[in-house]
Amino acid sequence: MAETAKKSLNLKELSKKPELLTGGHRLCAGCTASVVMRQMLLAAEDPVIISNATGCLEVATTIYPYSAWLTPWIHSAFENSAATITGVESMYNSLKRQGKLPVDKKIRFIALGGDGGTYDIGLQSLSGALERGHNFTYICYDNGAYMNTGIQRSSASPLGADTTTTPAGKVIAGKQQYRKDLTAIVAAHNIPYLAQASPSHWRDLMEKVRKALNTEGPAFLNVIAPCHRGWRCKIDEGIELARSAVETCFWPLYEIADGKLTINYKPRQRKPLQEWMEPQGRFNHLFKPENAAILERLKERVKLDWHLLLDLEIKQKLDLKEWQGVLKDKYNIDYPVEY
Ligand SMILES: Cc1ncc(C[n+]2csc(CCOP(=O)(O)OP(=O)(O)O)c2C)c(N)n1
Ligand SMILES: [Mg+2]
Repeated sequence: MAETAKKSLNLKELSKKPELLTGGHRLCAGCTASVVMRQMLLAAEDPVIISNATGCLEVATTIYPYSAWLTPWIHSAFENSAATITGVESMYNSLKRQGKLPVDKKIRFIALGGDGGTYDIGLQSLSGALERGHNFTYICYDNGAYMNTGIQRSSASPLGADTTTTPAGKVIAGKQQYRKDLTAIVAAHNIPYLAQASPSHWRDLMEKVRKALNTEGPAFLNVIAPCHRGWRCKIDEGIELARSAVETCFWPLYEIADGKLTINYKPRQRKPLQEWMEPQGRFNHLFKPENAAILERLKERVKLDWHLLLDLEIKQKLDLKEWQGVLKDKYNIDYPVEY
């Protein structure tokens, strides 16, 4: 069962908590992955054990012989962060059953991965762990490419993005495929809690972390994490671009708790997608007249996805009969389902 966050988040109280990801790590200045991690760790109410798939976060926070983590933390290979942490969780449960660990102590298990490690190579281990029903939270920080190895495209890179393996030039105009909707794929596993979040909306993110960690069973968070190297924006623009991804509905904030979808933030006026794209060098070429069709495709798709999400939220509030009534009254459509 997904649980609501136990206590409300209070900045004064949070400021007294020790930072469990210490300074001195070697992530780039302005990297938002470390902001996401600090928000995550501050939100955690119980001790955590973390497994981290390789990627920028893993590499730059644990350059041998140092570690910036003040939590138990396991380096995991690229493809199996979820398998690693669910192995730890299983062992923990076994030791408790054998009476070798106290039964009343609560420990939370977290698997971390970038978009490459989660949308692509780690998808099988994530899917298996979710389906087996382990008690853990998977957090994907999505910066939209394989940043650590030199900005190669991943299945999370947006349509049209200029990456080193989809270079925009005379032959192609950046990535040719639309991004994979991983959050929807995770939703299809029918787990008790999942959400999309952004570090720009820190309270929303931290509440979601708390709900995820307090969930009995698997939980998943997909968090947008701008990378100024790969997005080719200014160093200090990361959080503003995370905010603008939400305001343009490229990255809607929503959650699905026990099957119920809630959109946590609806911009009063959806901002034009260009406002998010223009500061990012990876999209420069899409503003040339010859690439107008790709820009249009991306804009249309973001709009469609947002509208589908709104539809879903509305539809689940109505039962089928009410929905049939709406379709008939408003559009004169007969919805072909018999009771
Ligand atoms: C099996 C395997 N293939 C490739 C690599 C090389 N590798 C290490 S990190 C990385 C990119 C990680 O991308 P992502 O998960 O998106 O994290 P980011 O670096 O963007 O934070 C790659 C390809 C590896 N370590 N293991
Ligand atoms: Mg990445």
